[in-house]
Amino acid sequence: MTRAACPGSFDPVTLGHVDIISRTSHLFDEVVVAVGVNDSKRVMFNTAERVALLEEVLGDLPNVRVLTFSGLLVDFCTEHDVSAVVKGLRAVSDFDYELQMAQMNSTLARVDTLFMPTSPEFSFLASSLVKEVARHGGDVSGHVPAVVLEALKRKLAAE
Ligand code: COD
Repeated sequence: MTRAACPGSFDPVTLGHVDIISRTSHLFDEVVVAVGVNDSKRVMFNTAERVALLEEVLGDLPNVRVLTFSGLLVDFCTEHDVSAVVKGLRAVSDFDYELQMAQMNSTLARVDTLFMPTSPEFSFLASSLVKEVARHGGDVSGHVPAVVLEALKRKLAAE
């Protein structure tokens, strides 16, 4: 059985993330979406909220599970018998950092990383940009799933 991990912060999940996870789910028997918990990072959605949104959005992909991890990604991969980490690449600018992490991870635990090019319509999309645009009243309905759009509106109204 082949199992891949799609790690990230997912604060919040965007259509770019969904695209990569969904395409990965067609290539592997199982996909684990690994939500990073980093207490020193300022987030808009707490861990439980990010997991709930991912579970709702990915609910129609039967071979995808959502789990959390803290600490090193390679330890998560070893613990969950993950054979490959799949990362989306938006642009050349992503490559430097992603390559650095991939090589460090393969040194730490022989975990291989596969890079999947983003679909062109999502190449500019990032959770941070979505939050910034939404905070200033811009329309992000074409960039996030409908449940995320509603969650963003509720979160911003409460701020
Ligand atoms: N199109 C395609 N792919 C996308 C898009 C898009 N529009 N947006 C994001 N992605 C992909 C990218 O592959 C990205 O890596 C992934 O989705 C997650 O994106 P984010 O922004 O939600 O998550 P990040 O980049 O903040 O997550 C970083 C990790 C949590 C994966 C990383 O920090 C990590 O592995 N941390 C664990 C600690 C560790 O092991 N450190 C040592 C690393 S060498």
